[in-house]
Amino acid sequence: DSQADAKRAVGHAAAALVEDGMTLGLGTGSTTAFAIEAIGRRVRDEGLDVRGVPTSYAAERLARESGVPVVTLDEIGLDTLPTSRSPLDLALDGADEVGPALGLIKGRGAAHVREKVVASLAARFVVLVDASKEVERLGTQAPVPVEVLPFAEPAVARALRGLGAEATLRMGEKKDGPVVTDQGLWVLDARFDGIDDPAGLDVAIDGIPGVLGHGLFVGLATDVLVGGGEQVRHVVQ
Ligand code: DER
Repeated sequence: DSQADAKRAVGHAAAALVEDGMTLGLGTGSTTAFAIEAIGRRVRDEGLDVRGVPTSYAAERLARESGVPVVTLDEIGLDTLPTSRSPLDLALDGADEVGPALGLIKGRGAAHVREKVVASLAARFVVLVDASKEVERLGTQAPVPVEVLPFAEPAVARALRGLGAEATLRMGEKKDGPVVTDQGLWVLDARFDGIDDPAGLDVAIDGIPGVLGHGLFVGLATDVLVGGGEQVRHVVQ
């Protein structure tokens, strides 16, 4: 179908950005999956010398299956790298919404906490989307996922309501009860009726006691690759 074709085209365009010797951030989701598979083919066919830090069990398993070498943050030597140097050369990841100034909503796959850590360590953070993810205003089509301590869930839900959201605990589809993240925590999906001040909301949600992280990514993306039909549009911040 055309959406899969758009995601595949974006994934291949992203894989072409990877250079020999790079340390990558490997994102989660169906669009980035195409990029990880394409990078694996370049490793196999060209002997591309890369390694990637995965943002979830899903991304790690796919990278291993695709032949992309996987490393942990420990193994890339953050303890010795000068703090002026970005530990990751390029992070590739998807998004649920791309809004003004490349503001993002991520976390449909509940991987947003590790994704934000990895994105924050990258010299370049390229977001991979099909055109359906582009919005005029953040928060109009996707909720902001908030990873929470189960103990604190009722209190965090209440605080999110205080910020104007409807907060819904994310329940499993093939698991009874709440979705459990790679960290063993729960996810509240906070649906706002549009977000006027993403930067302010970013800080406000992180300030709620019991919140581990949320899917509003402000000021992190440097580029976005948008797939639509046959062509891929490249937008730089
Ligand atoms: O969960 C995530 O953050 C994913 O990156 C998600 O936002 C995009 O997944 P998709 O490429 O399957 O739409």
